[in-house]
Amino acid sequence: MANPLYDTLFGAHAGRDAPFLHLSDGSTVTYAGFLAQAAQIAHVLTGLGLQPGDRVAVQVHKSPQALALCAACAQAGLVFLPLNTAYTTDELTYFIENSGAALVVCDAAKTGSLEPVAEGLGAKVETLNADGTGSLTDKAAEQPDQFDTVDRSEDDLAAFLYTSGTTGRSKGAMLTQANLLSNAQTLVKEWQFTADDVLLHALPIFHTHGLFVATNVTLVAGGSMIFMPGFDLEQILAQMPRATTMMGVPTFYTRLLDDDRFTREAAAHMRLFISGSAPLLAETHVQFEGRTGQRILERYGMTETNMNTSNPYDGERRAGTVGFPLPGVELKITDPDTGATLPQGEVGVIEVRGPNVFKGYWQMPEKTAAELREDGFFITGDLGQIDADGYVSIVGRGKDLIISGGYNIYPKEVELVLDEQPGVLESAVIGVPHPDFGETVVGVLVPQKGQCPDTDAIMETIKGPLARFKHPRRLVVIDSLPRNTMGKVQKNILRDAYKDMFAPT
Ligand code: MCA
Ligand code: AMP
Repeated sequence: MANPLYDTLFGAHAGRDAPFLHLSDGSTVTYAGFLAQAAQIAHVLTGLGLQPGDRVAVQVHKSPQALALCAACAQAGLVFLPLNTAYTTDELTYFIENSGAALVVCDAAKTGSLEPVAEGLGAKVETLNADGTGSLTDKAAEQPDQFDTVDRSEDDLAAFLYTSGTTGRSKGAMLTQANLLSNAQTLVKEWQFTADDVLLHALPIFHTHGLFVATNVTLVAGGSMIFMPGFDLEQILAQMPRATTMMGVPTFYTRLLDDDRFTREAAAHMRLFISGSAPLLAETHVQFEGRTGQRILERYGMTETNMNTSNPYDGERRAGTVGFPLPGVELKITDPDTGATLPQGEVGVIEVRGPNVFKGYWQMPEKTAAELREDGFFITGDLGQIDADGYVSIVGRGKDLIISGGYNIYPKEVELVLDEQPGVLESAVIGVPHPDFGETVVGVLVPQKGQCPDTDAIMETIKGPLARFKHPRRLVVIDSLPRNTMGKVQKNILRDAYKDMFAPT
């Protein structure tokens, strides 16, 4: 028996003295050192009584130890459930309850609010702080640095990633070992990663992009990462001469281009810049090439599917497109009403099928059935088109979704909170263009008769239920929402009315 995910990503590096992580303080974590710590943590996890298949909910800052916890979960056959550090206790309560997590790992600063919640739901709590200290690593330090890897098959669950939905309730996307492995192996080949690559890693590790794309690709290739706590322009510019590759959301690239120090020379050591998670404006692509002489490689993915398409490594990286379906991934454009495949060139819903596509939403069979067809095609909700050369473009979204700086915000979730506020009759939440985040959130409120909602008080109140990145950057009050003859709110009219709200002056 074996454990394909652990064996391929981690076990393959047993005893290797080569660097895995280069840290901000100048120190290096070798593969061997990393695996030893992961094994120690795996002992702690099993010592707590966790059984294969149990969920481990993790809301911690980015650190080598956080990544070792992920490896430990793989080694002990546990399901890793990473959570955005911005989530509030209200939001976390839902995730812990819905997933039935057996263990919650959080920053010590959060235990005051999380411990009662976790205990009430039957979950244990351990701490892991940004600097790597905490009860988890304290206990791990006492443990042996070898652990007998738990047998798992490719079809076993490896991770849950929560993704919101149009109804406002988050869904746990169940990802198997095979989903993660197949995608990482494909991407290594497509993007020609080798053990010599040094990846500038400034993304968070609680989402697919930073965790499964950036990290797993590096692990499969056996390369190393300059592992930064977050996106810090000064640090990126300082470290770029040591790196060969970077993965980022479009905001990374617009921020770099806003700085005159980012020049052709500054990027000269880099062989590849990859962008995803949100649309990269064609003008950013063009400006980037003008400045550096290099073309950004844009790709397209989703939490439920990992990566689906990519522009070619060799060959034309076409601005405004997300390239071709990856090897092993089938992609078709369908009619949103009938599901029939549309002729080449027409705009419709993007559907994908392949080893990368998730197993379904945790304990939500109806939602799974609504989005994952019986024949294996997943209905992405993105609107796309394939050109005569086979390049896929994303031309819009069939789903009501805002992507701000690479974070997804489902308007319904914010509207449900705004609708409850004093003096508010109803609300509509829309995304409008933003120079830094690509899109940002605007809340449009309709007052109850004779009322005048206190927008400052509302902004204060929503701090409880909603993570900061979901907060509207502005609230506007209008008499009534535009509706079509069916009574549906015409968000396109609102988006048009407020499209210049954040335009640079
Ligand atoms: C931070 N803030 C945000 C965002 N990030 N608000 C809206 N949208 C955001 N993305 C808040 C902060 O809390 C702060 O609030 C204020 O905005 C200004 O923060 P700032 O310092 O400018 O932000 P930052 O810390 O520099 O972060 C910006 C960022 C970051 C670097 C773009 O958001 C980021 O790393 N995004 C990447 C997200 C990602 O990895 N997505 C991949 C999802 P205040 O002023 O109140 O303090 S995976 C995915 O989508 C699929 C699978 C795929 O294809 O990859
Ligand atoms: P998530 O739910 O966080 O996995 O976000 C997935 C969504 O991000 C997709 O359904 C797309 O709408 C969007 N997305 C990811 N990559 C791209 C891209 N390169 N261009 C446009 N949208 C993208």
